[in-house]
Amino acid sequence: MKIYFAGSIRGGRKDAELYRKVIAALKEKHQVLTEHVGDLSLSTVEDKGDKAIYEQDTAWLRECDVVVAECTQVSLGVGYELAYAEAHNKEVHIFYRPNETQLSAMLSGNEYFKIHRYNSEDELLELVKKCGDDFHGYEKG
Ligand code: 6IA
Repeated sequence: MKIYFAGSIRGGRKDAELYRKVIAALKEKHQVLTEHVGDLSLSTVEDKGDKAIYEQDTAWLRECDVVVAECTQVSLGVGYELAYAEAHNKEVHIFYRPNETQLSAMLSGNEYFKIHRYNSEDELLELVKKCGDDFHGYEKG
């Protein structure tokens, strides 16, 4: 399966190391299109051309089979990507730590999304692997 991993960039990089570990776990069985999200050296201020980023990311969202998002660190970009994924009929899994953030009602209130709560890194990686064994993707949209 082709996986689009979404995680906060300009929304804040405090979970970047965790994203890197989730991506590594997903890569054991799948192809991850967005490995840069877990790149600890990724600059959030340098101008690499936002139009090019938007065009590449939306193309990958259309191409992927499954979207996996870590949503503890609130990010407008990730929220946009989740709505885009739903509009294109992609299977979407959202992970977050409920004792650190209140997930937006626009996500928790939408039954389309498969939402997974976790507390520790070990629990997250185990959950991700378990979900990853069962990805099936939806019809390409
Ligand atoms: O609003 P945010 O920046 O937190 O949005 C994060 C989401 O948008 C991620 O899931 C990425 O897929 C996407 N995204 C945001 N910035 C980038 C980027 N360059 N490259 C690829 N995808 C991105 C970041 C460097 C740039 C700020 C100079």
